[in-house]
Amino acid sequence: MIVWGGIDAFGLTNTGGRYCDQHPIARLTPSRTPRPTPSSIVSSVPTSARTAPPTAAATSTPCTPVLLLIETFDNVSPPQLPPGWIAINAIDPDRVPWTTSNSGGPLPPADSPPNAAFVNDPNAISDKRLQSPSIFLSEGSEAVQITFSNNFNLQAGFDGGVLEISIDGGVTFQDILARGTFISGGYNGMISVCSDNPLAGRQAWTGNSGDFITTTVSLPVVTWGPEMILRWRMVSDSSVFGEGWRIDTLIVSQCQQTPTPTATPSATATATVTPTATPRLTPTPRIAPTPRSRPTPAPRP
Ligand SMILES: [Ca+2]
Ligand SMILES: [Ca+2]
Repeated sequence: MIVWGGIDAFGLTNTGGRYCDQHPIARLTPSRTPRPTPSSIVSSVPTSARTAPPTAAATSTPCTPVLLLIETFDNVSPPQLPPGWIAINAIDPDRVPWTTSNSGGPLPPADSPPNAAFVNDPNAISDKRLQSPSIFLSEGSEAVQITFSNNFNLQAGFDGGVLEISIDGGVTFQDILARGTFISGGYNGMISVCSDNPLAGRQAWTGNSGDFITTTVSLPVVTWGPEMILRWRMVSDSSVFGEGWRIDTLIVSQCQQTPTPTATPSATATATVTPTATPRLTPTPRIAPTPRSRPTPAPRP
């Protein structure tokens, strides 16, 4: 479909009056997947008792998921962020950063009640970033899995959210797809190359997810260490606002190889030694005693 400025039949808008083909971003359909872990369970279980879901480590190799980070954003009072979390507006038109939130759209406000992390989608160019604490790996090179609940209503095709990763302590970031793949709930569209969104041309979450969906990322080959940082980044163009973006119930786990039990050689049954039959000595035939010859008595005179 061709758009020349203004708002088209889908409510999409061209921001600069440029001649754009909007076909690639029309009618976005968010991928919906069942949530693997009921939020009520995750939020009500003491941290010490929580374990990663059994599907956590996406690998064909049998392993035990080791929990690296779980964050439900529920142990703070909105708008405060949990310790270690940082909100930065790299482009800041409204001084509204990521916060925790327990009300408002996009509904529902949280996956694990009461809070989720939330950022608005203004009708101005913005670049709003939410950065996780350093996440320390437990194993050198085993697969990592990231799962979170994801509820977005961002102007389709013009505003969007991406997940990025840093493996150098937060100095540089790259899109999560540079190191991993989505197992579920991945990017559902592209930011229009015709927009003045700083992420124009990049794949992103955009449009309306309608509810929380579960996004799961697998990082199958971990070549770095000892830590990584994740960053959720909402970037908007210069016009038309959206409700915003909520993320919740984050679980990061790593595959820990289950040692293949070394086959303990079954104790070789000690062969019962069949006693070698000791040959019975053939009894030496008793030699019949040679009858003593009795001296012939001398004839008596
Ligand atoms: Ca929560
Ligand atoms: Ca917009």
